[in-house]
Amino acid sequence: MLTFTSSLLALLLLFILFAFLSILSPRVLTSLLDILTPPPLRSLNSIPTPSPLCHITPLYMHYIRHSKRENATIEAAHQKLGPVIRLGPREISVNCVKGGIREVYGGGYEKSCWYAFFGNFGVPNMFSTISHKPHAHRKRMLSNIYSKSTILSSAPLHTQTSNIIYNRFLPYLFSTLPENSDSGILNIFPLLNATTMDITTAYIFGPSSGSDFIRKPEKLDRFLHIYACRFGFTFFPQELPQLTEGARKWLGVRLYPEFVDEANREIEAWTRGMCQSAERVLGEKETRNVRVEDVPVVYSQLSAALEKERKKNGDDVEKVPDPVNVIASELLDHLAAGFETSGITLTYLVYELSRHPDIQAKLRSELLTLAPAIVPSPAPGLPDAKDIDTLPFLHAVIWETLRLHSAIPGPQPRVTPASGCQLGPPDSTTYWIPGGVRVSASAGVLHANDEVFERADQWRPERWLGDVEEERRKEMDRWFWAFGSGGRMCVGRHLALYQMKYILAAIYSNFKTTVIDDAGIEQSDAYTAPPKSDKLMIRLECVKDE
Ligand code: HEM
Ligand SMILES: *[C@@H]1O[C@H](CO)[C@@H](O)[C@H](O)[C@H]1NC(C)=O
Ligand SMILES: CC(=O)N[C@H]1CO[C@H](CO)[C@@H](O)[C@@H]1O
Repeated sequence: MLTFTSSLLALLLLFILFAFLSILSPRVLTSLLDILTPPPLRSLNSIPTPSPLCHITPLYMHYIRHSKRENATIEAAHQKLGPVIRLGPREISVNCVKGGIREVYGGGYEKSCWYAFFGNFGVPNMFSTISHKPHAHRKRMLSNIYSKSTILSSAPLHTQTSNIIYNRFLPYLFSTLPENSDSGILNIFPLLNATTMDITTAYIFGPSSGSDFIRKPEKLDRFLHIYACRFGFTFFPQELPQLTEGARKWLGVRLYPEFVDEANREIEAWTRGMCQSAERVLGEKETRNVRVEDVPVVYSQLSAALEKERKKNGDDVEKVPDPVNVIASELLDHLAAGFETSGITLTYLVYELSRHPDIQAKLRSELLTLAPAIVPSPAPGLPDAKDIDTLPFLHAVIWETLRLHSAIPGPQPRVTPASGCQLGPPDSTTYWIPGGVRVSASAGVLHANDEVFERADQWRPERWLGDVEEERRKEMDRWFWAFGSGGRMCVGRHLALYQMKYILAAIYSNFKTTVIDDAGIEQSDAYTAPPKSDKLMIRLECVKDE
């Protein structure tokens, strides 16, 4: 007992000494740490930190993350301290291309265990897979279905999107106008959530199995409620999974509320339902003609690839998780990744366009060159995907919104390779980093660089257009990171751009928008960062034939 108390006392004293030293002189602390730490870790001690405590304990960042100030803290620290900062004894953040994202993400450093949290049904998926090999294996099954050429030429996707735009999205917008009036007010955020979900799930599961959230607002509300009620409780299971599990198992203490697990089960059950329905449609395909737009594109590709693999490996059912759960875990991740990020980006697009009437007018005149125009008509159709994809102004407006309001603005953690590595811009200070150190970069911080993006805090689509110098443009491209980079870059980015372009074109071919209420439009401090207020009130006004 005595030894326990005295060692506790000694620890406490040591901690006070460190705390004292760190306040008094970070430099003394650094040299002391250098003496105390083994050589491979010493270099870490010379990296600047937002707090001297970062040198000796992960608790500082735990505290910051728990109080939802992670993005803001990392951004401020890079602005003050430069492109490499230390966040914990075994954690750093980088904010540069050479010696930064190029090495870490382009070089294929493996994901940190932090991502394991994103598995569903207790089964990993492509996004949550940590190591290189199983990830590459799964990616081979899926990347073709999301490639640019597939997305831009997919007949099912084109028809599905057309049906959703003309039969659900535009009728909804027109229905918000009071009778005999050509202007109305609405909160557009839920509609954008609903539309991205309807399009994404139509492509994944087929339109008859996917969601119908635009026309069924009570279903949308229920889904958004269970989806969002989990936000704010990710800290313990994600940052301290062993502690969370241990506390539950050994002490019977829950570190996050029970309803989070219940919400997860409800979302999983809903996904399972869409999988079963897609499976049924595929089964019918054997016996009757299923229209091309009714095919569950992603579902059928993935289930065929997994089936082929099972045949190859023999039916070693004991070892593998239930195949039904493998598919559902994968597709639940896609639908979540697909609707959430695109919904957020579209909300900021409408926000910025509503505040910039001149840019909105330019966009509209570009959209009106599309043939056919995306306006209600007796024989509605969408212009070709390649035509809309190559509209320069539409592209610039979206790109600039992805830059200034990245839906995933904060850190994307990876781990340095076992053999260690050198990080930091080559023309400035570089550091030798030992293996197994958590390292991340953040889109929000990369995109705030004034030297690369002139007047970076302003929304200026023109920076991506016309007579930008070749060199500057290339530099901006290197620093643009809304979809990440390297082998774990967003696999759904072409689908995201595809749906965002059609949705935006549908709005601005028919309406003018202005902001009515944007209180709380700032992004929350989270991995996926929606507006804090969950709303964007706008005025819609029909565009008169001019
Ligand atoms: C504006 C829309 C989108 C943005 C900004 C976005 C952003 C990102 C980012 C930054 C990553 C890397 C995250 C990390 O490593 O921490 C990522 C990965 C991923 N995204 Fe997206 N995404 C978008 C839309 C979509 C869509 C529509 C899908 C639909 C399938 C999708 C599916 C995925 C998947 C499966 C991954 C994991 C890829 C892998 O690990 O290989 N995303 N996304
Ligand atoms: C839209 O979806 C996001 C999740 O991406 C959620 O945080 C938000 O609450 C939803 N917005 C509305 C208005 O329902
Ligand atoms: C880099 C980054 O994402 N920074 C944002 C983190 O979140 C805060 C809001 O709490 C924003 O103000 C930062 O811009």
